[in-house]
Amino acid sequence: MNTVRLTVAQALVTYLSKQYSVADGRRRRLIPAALGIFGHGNVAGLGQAFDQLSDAMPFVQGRNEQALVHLASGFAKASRRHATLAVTASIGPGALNMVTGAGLATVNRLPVLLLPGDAYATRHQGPVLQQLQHPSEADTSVNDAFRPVSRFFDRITRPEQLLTALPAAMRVLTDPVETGAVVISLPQDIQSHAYDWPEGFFAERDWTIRRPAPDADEVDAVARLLAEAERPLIIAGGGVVYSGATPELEDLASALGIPVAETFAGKGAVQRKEWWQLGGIGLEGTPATNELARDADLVLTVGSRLTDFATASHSLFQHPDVRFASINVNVHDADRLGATGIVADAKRALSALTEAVTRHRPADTTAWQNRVRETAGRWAPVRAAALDPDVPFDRATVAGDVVPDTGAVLTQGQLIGLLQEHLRSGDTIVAAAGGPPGDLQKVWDATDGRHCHLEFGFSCMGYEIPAGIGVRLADPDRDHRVVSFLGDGTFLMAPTELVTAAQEGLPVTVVIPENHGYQVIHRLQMGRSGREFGNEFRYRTGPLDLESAKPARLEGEYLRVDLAGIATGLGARAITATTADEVRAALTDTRDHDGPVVIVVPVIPHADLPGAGVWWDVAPAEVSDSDTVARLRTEYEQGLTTRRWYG
Ligand SMILES: Cc1ncc(C[n+]2csc(CCOP(=O)(O)OP(=O)(O)O)c2C)c(N)n1
Ligand SMILES: [Mg+2]
Repeated sequence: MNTVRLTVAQALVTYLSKQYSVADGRRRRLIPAALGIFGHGNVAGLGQAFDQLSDAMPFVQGRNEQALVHLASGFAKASRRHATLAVTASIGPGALNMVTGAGLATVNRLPVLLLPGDAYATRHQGPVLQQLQHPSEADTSVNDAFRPVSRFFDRITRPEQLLTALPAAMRVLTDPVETGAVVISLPQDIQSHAYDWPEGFFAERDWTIRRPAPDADEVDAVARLLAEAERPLIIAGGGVVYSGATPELEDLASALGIPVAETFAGKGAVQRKEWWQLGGIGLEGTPATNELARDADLVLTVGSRLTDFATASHSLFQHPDVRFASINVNVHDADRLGATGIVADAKRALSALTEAVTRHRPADTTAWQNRVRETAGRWAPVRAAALDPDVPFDRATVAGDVVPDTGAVLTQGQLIGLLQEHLRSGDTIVAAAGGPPGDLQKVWDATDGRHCHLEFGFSCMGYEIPAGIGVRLADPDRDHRVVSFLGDGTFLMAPTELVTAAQEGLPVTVVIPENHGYQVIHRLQMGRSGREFGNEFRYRTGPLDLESAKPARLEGEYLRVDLAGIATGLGARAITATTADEVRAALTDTRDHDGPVVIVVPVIPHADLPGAGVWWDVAPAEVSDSDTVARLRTEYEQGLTTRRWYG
């Protein structure tokens, strides 16, 4: 056997540079680049290897390890899971910074490859700087924290373990059922060890993204349910997008006249603008979609996990005999709500289903179709008015809360209206936490390629800017603009990857609706405890005296924070735009800017879009010193009676 002598780190990087994914006839590099921050736990091993092999594996330096994992997730999502990036970190804090990113990737079923350093395998020189000394489990390191948030974890304590660990890791990354965070933990001494690797280990290898075929009996069972249904509804999830099943979904919906609702991950699953295209469902869905969902007698879910946001904590579907059917590549998801499932790839299952329903005589759904048109027709003008910057905001619509005068003239809805006006086919808007993802889910029109990239599996503050960079790397076409839409709280938590965008000359636009607080949580708080506490960004009414019997509270003026100043300092071109015309001009003037742009838009706090009209299981305190809490608790308990068990 011919062998090649390389260090563990050099072998790892060489191997990664030879892996390809094959999907829909396209062969591409599975891991075309690596990201990272070095410390003593990876600089001498992986750092040396990335330097030596930088032609085969470009390396991007970042600012925060968590953000780099988000960048990889954003890249993977925009690449429909056909490619991802590797991220390396040093041991201890650098490694642990990646754990949140791993959780996000795994919850959202997005492939990312994480390469944290680890404490010495040889042990005797330890404890190394930043090593955890577990009192009773001597082989535990901080990297064991990755185990519950990753889909594959291995620690390489001998070089030859790579020979089996890496193919297993690639299999998980490219498997639509298993995929998520994959962690190869690399003790710092082992990274630099040399070994004689079989030459064949470094041959190019293809990983076909599998499309499991549907079982004919399962297809027929769902076809029968569809044919019998008088009020069918389809819920499209992320699986439709990843599978590229949009045309097949549209064919089924238009052939049978079935309305299609979308989850956060499924936003944009329908690209045609038709009467049966409903948009968002559930907690941040449209009131029209939810009204229809309440009366559906058959719900066919395609490629969704059905979180509590989609089902309104199991209170949304109220038809007494509602039945569920599903298409999902993952059997656990296919079984949700006791559904009759087709465990298969969405694209293949949908086309088989469209074919199979023709063998059944369908029920008459004319009345339901008319109802869909009428209900959606009532929502359309409400949506349009909420997005129109020329329709003045009516303060009376804000129930039980004050609308402070901050000098802002636009609502967040109107700002979304202006973004909708500006973004065109091929552009992407990214959101993950705070008010932005819910508002986009409710009103964004993602048809005709106006991509809406919503991370709502983890809804992680800090995803948006690095993910925008990831989308940019996945779609380098400079005619397409990538816009990350995030709150002021989120920007303050994690603005730093703007530096990376500036360093790499990557055009991304960050739009910040400045509303002076964690306002989406303030809204929830008003509905569950009736009083602001710790969510708005306000100065303390006096000095923070920890000895005082009645300490001053966070109830003073709004904080003065210069968001545009922060952005400028991090290397972005920054603009504050207050009026509709200023926002329009800012978007147009910066559209071709070859680097990061930050547009700060003051928006009226507490001025929300129309509600979705559904219940959510977030329990107010059962006992308290407040009549308001008692009243909200009673309302909550009334909501509890609407929750159902479906199976
Ligand atoms: C990392 C992280 N921490 C906390 C939360 C809980 N959380 C969800 S939204 C939110 C407020 C976000 O504030 P901002 O970005 O200003 O958006 P707004 O709510 O004002 O629209 C918080 C704290 C979260 N989703 N992610
Ligand atoms: Mg905010």
